[in-house]
Amino acid sequence: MKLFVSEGNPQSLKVLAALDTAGVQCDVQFVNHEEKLVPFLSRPTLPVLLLPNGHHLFSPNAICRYMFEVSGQEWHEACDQWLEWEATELQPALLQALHMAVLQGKESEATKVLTGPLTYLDQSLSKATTPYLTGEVVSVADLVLCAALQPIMSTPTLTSGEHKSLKVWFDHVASLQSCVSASHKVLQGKGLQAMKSFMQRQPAPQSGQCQSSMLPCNSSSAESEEGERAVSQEEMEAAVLIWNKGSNVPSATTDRLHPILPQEGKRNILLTSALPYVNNVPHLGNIIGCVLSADVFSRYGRLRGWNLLFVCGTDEYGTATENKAREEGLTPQQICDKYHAIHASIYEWFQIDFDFFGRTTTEKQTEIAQNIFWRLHKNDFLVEDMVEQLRCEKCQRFLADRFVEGTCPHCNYPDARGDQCDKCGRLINAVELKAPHCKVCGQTPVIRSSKHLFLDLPKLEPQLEQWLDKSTSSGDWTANAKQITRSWLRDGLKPRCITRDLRWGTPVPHPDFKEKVFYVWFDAPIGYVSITANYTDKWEQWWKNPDKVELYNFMAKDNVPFHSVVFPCSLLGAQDNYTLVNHLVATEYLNYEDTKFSKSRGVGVFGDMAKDTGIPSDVWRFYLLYVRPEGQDSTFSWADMALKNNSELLNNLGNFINRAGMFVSKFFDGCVPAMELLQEDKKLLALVGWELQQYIQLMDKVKIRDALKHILNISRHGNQYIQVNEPWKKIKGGDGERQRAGTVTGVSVNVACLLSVMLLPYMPAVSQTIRDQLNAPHSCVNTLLFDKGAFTRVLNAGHRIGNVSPLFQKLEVEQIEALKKKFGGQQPEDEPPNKKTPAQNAAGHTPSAPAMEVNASIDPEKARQLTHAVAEQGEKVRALKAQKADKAVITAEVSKLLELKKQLALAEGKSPEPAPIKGKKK
Ligand code: B3M
Ligand code: ZN
Repeated sequence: MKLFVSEGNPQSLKVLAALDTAGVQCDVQFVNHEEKLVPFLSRPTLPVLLLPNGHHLFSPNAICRYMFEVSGQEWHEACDQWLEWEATELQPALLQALHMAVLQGKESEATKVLTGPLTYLDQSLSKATTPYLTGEVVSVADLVLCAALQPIMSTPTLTSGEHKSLKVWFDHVASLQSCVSASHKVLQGKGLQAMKSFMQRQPAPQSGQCQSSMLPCNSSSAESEEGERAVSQEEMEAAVLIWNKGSNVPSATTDRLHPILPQEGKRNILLTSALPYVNNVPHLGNIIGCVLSADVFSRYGRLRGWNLLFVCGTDEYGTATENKAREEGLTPQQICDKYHAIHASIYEWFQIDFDFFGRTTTEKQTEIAQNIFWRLHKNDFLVEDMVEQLRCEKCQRFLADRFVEGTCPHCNYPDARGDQCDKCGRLINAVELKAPHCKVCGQTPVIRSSKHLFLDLPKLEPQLEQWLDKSTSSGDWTANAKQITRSWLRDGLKPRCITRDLRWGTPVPHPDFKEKVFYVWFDAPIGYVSITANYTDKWEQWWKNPDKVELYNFMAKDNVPFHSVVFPCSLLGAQDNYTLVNHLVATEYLNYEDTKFSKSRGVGVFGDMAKDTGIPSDVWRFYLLYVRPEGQDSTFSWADMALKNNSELLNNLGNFINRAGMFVSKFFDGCVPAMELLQEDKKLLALVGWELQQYIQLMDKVKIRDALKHILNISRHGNQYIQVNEPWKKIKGGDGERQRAGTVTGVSVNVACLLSVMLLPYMPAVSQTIRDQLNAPHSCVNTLLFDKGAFTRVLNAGHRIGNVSPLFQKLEVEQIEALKKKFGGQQPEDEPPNKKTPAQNAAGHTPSAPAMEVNASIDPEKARQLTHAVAEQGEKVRALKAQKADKAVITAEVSKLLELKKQLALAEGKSPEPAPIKGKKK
């Protein structure tokens, strides 16, 4: 049995206390908050108890109850009732209070939130005839409640003197050795402050109740499950103060002057997106994984006033290019030129706003890569060794890793690649493959030896570890990036070959290795440096300036080890004061419908095709970002894209912005009316301000997908506000009523303006259109600079707006069906069941995750996840039907359900034929 807990996590307190009291044998491990331990849960959850049978318990109270049960302690029925009360009544209030106290510094507010549950507990205790909650001895209920209250009760400013019985009971239980020791381990004597990093990662708490009986609990979109947040008087007053400061938004120019160089006193950010392989047309998964994510973050960073340089370019060397050249009858250079232009035009269409989009086949690349090489050589971090290599006599060449396949020497997976096994994830030396065969001609290759150079990773390991400790703890590394890196280190580093017997690459300058080139993964990351050097000859100000520059690397997860281990080792070994990555942001994989993107099977949408769909670039961006594989794999689905377009963009966001603008045009002659704020309006200001803060906090942490939800929340609030206040009716009333209509319109149009700014990173064209329609001052894009980002009035009374027109178009079912058909998504019938085509991911090679082929054999883990997903989706559909929701919405959700069922059938090894929908004849 193993218990996983994390520091500063209040739920860890109770499980540790329970474990100690129960005296059960169990390992305890402290892990990071973002550690994903339960494979089928979509979010990291802690604490987690791993049971001897391999199952997980991840509800804190269930863990406590389990510990008491296995220890054979006495059980009282009342315990369950208290545990239930703790989970359903106390916890939500505690979370909200802790959120206020720890993150917002609002202690008096926090105390108020807790009054109800604490009074209830106090009264129950005062009536009790026993010293403990359920009897004469300490029970699991005492421990759970006491541990839950620990952070609050030990903070004097949060406890009122009123709850006498509660105080007596708490002091008693909290002084038990098990509680003291748990608190020591989790809070480390730091009190509430110990919980800060944990709280920052929690979804913002919802009050769970409707504050106003006039507001419906469920907002307009089928997606929203959130109730209304409680807004306090103080919050409203603060929001009004900021609102009134509106005219102070800085009007600084935001035009970029090239070359962008680090500046004294600024946050200097160097941002890279993994360099896409030149020989492929990138698909949607590639685009969201690297360039689009990096683009959103860099646009956001510029809004925040950071001094930021965003570089990328095509990765052009390697065998794949040589092969493509052979295929197309061109020289490798011609292939690079041709495809570099294709990449550039795709990214232009997707509005990726690079500061510089370069390439790796340049003089600078040779110069810098060779310089790093010689420094590694001089510093004695290179070793020579004879290498046995596979050579295909029929093709007359050495086989690069990706051109040989065979059986994995570790797990016997029959389709392992030359460098890595997709099943067990282990790295493989191609010559170790069992039954190897050339991927081009199928012939069995022969082994030949030649002398190669290796980067001495074991020798660099101590330096690497030291740097990693610092970087991963101070920077924002995604959980997968940390975990992949850790597992590489755990297996121990081995020297890594950096030379290859190929022609198309950066030449190795050493006279003994004249015929060789650098291995692409040694060479390619140096591309970041050389591309910057092609952008500005002052490139060293970015790349040899680790104290003043923060480096962000964006990539898909299969690129992680090269960016967290290999490349940093090259740079550390060069001993030239290089800037190393501070924030490593890796996405999971995006699947296409129920399968993977595959060029060879013609499945999926590739960058050059997106524009032919007639769907605007901004809508593509929106949907890809909405399903960004952030923390877990996700799926591109046509039906879902239509649903999100029609519900979120059209009905929610677009509808709100359009209404706000139309009211100004129609009712106030295009001039923003005067605004006299009432309670209702102030509350909206506070709600919007709060969502904006969430957006900023999440974006700062590169939670791009999560932050987008807060933009949509704002327009939901806006729609409700308009719905409740009915300006279209009030405008026909008397003076007072007309003034109300004016205020509501003026506030709404300002919310629309704020939305245009928050949307800018995601949908730059729509953002511009909104600002044009509102005739918004250019300075409004500085909103995020003002007061660390606050919702303030930028469109004042009297401001004349422009012409308002709808922002989005409905995606019709037929249109979507036609697109889906065109781009595939089903496994073609003629595919032999075991012949796997290389799936494409960001790396252009197969993903290193366990196989996710549609026709792969039975996959119990996936089946378990899918069973869960099917159940959840089933619930959703039932709920929608019960609510008599829009038919289109239901249809879309039903088709999602059917797809999930189909996937489940496949994972269970059954026929994928979906069962006919009940009541419908086929
Ligand atoms: N071209 C692999 C990829 O596109 C590789 C990245 C290089 S980043 C330096 O996933
Ligand atoms: Zn394997």
